[in-house]
Amino acid sequence: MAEHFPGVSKIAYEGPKSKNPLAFRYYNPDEVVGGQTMKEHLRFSVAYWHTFTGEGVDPFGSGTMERPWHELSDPMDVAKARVEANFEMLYKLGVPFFCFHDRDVAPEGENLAETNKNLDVIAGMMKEHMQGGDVKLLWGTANMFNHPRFLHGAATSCNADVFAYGAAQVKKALEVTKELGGANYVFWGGREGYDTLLNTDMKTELDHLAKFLHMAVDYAKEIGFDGQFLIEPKPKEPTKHQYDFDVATVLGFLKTYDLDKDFKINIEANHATLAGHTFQHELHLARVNNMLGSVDANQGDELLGWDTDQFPTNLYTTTLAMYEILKAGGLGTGGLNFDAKVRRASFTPEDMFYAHVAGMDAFAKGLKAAYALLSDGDLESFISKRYSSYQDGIGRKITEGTVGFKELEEYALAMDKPIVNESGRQEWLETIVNQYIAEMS
Ligand code: XLS
Ligand code: NI
Ligand code: NI
Repeated sequence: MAEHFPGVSKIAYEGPKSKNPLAFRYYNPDEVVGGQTMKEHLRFSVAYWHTFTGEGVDPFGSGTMERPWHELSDPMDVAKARVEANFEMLYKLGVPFFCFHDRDVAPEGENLAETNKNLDVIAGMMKEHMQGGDVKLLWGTANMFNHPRFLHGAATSCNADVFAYGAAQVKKALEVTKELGGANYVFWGGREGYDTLLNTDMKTELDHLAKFLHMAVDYAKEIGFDGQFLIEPKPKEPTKHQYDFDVATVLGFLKTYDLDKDFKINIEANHATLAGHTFQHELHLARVNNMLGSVDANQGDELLGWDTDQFPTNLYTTTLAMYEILKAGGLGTGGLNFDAKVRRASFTPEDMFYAHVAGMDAFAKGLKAAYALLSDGDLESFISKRYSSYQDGIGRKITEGTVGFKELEEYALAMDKPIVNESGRQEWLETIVNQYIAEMS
């Protein structure tokens, strides 16, 4: 098998002082943090679509990427070269997972049967590469947004033929995900949303979306796929309003349609910020509802209002994200999937590696800082003290549900001194977080 990235050898840990862009500063896979290795905690994954299929296209210009498979012309030859490149890259980075959409990995044929055949060829090749067991599939998914047939959406399309076509596509994607031992299956809404209510029956669309997801759950049971189903919230883009807007919206949708036992949530940092939330907020809300499934590890640009899908390098964000993940007890079957693309001007093959190294280091540093912060308990003890008025007296009665408005009115009328509050100390707490990132990890 030809080497696709001869300029890059296996990336090693060289420590925080290294200036080698093809070495890790913080990610030391076998280093133990709180009883688990970094590799076990972080469960990194490469996103096939950005790294192997993406060409650097933007609304104003064509592709810029230089990739080894560009010398090939037959679409199946290109697809096969990408598979080899994927496994070479995973090996060189020491990344244990990857994930893909059906259409990222294999081209469409003349009809669905031919398209499925192409997918089978590529999946067979992937299966061979995975035989050693070092690399696993984090999740599979179906791309139901790119082809013109999905211009009104897939499960929420006004056209029943499109619903049926999408169902056939997900059926196949589930079979392939099962065949490759995928740990999860992801639904990101794609074009499930609307651009104008003037032509939209929202109730019908939401009912159809729920029906579609129930069918997927039923089919997974039928074929014995026991991976975790995930929904990935995103508020807008490509449609003006996406039905899986944010974690809170998805929780409500899943509960309304009796899907909450079958799904968890895949949280993407850039989608959180598009929804006007921090990444930490989305992780936190999923965690306290036992719905944290997996993470699309990227970041947006604070000054741009769209999904820029950049590699995550902001240590403050990765630290607070890892804090939530540690508090959740880890990622379970999920992982940290780099749903991120190199910038259009970072077009060389080395940039693909520099970018992943940057993301892996940022999360490794975040893990160390978060672990130290959590185990020292600075924030935890502050928070528990902040709510301590609920531990006894009237607070305890409120918590236990033994008082109502009448008893609380009696209590308030009997207060003979003004109420005393304590400071929230936000600035001091922010200093503590900075200290853990800079000094204590
Ligand atoms: C797009 C989404 C997509 C999902 C998988 O914004 O992030 O890439 O992760 O369909
Ligand atoms: Ni994503
Ligand atoms: Ni995204």
